[in-house]
Amino acid sequence: MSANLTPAYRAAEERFRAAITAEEKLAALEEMLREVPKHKGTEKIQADLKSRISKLRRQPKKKTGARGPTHHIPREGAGQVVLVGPPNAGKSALVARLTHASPEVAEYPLSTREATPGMMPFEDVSIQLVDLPPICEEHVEPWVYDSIRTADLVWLVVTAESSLEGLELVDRLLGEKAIALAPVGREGPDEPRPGWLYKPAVLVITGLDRPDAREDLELLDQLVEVPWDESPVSSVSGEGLEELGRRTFEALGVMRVYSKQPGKEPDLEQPFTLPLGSTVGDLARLIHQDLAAKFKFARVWGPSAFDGQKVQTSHVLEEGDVVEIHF
Ligand SMILES: Nc1nc2c(ncn2[C@@H]2O[C@H](COP(=O)(O)OP(=O)(O)OP(=O)(O)O)[C@@H](O)[C@H]2O)c(=O)[nH]1
Ligand SMILES: [Mg+2]
Repeated sequence: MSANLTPAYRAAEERFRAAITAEEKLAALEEMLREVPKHKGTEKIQADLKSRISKLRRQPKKKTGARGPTHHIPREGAGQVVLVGPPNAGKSALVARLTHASPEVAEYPLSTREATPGMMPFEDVSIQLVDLPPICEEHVEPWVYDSIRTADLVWLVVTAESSLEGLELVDRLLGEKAIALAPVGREGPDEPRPGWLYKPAVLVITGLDRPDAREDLELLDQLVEVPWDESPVSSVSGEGLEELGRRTFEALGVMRVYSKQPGKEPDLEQPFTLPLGSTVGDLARLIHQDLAAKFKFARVWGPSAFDGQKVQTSHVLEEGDVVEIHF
């Protein structure tokens, strides 16, 4: 039976996906419950929503002090990108410009002490950015390295004027923790050092609005050995930010797939994002565990199939596919 979920429900669901605090999550789940069509086909969804709501309500309110704040930021949206760089590189300014979050942006170094997440819109999806404290000689808290290890992608952020020093500092200090940042697609060196983590990164150069920026960039290209293919940007003028968004989406290695209910137009507003190479079965599980269990067949329109082709769970999807699951 089809669940016939409404656009209002989908919108609340998207708010849930973008929610960061427990309060925001609770509000979105309550709205999803209000908006879900009440019939037999959605009984499981309703029960699932109710149990998630009561679980969130039971959660004790976060106490500050005693055990200190938690630093782990759960992944949301199409992927999690952490901002890594020396002090004053412009990390917080990027998160402030590109998301609704408002981390402190300051002229003095070491202004950021906590991880601050925000959602960056890219076309019809959003990508999670996490502002981090700087990498510096003085002190880096161990959880910063953990955040780098668990992220999907790193934005290595340095200013145009001190890009070389910035790159050297980050390389050295992360190296002490056996972490190496490498251009996307070139993570694995020919001879990887045993026990090291090679993390894909996009090199972001800030301050493109400054008078000497372009000269500084040329110098960087001549001197740096790693083929970074950097993204120059300005958080002041906004230059380069759109291109950075596109490269980041591509670097995440995910694709957008759209769902469609039988007899209806596809929902082209709210794609699901899945790792490249995912199958119809992966999509069904992502939508709902129950849907995967009751799966009969699917029809696919788009690059991976001829129009309306009937497929099974093993069918590999492609970016832009529209999928209609029958159960
Ligand atoms: N002109 C110009 N100034 C920038 C740009 N990005 C950041 N700034 C300025 O650079 C200073 C540092 O910016 P932040 O975003 O606080 O730097 P940060 O990397 O978060 O610094 P820490 O939190 O100490 O690691 C601020 O005064 C910003 O206004 C940019 O693209 N152009
Ligand atoms: Mg900062």
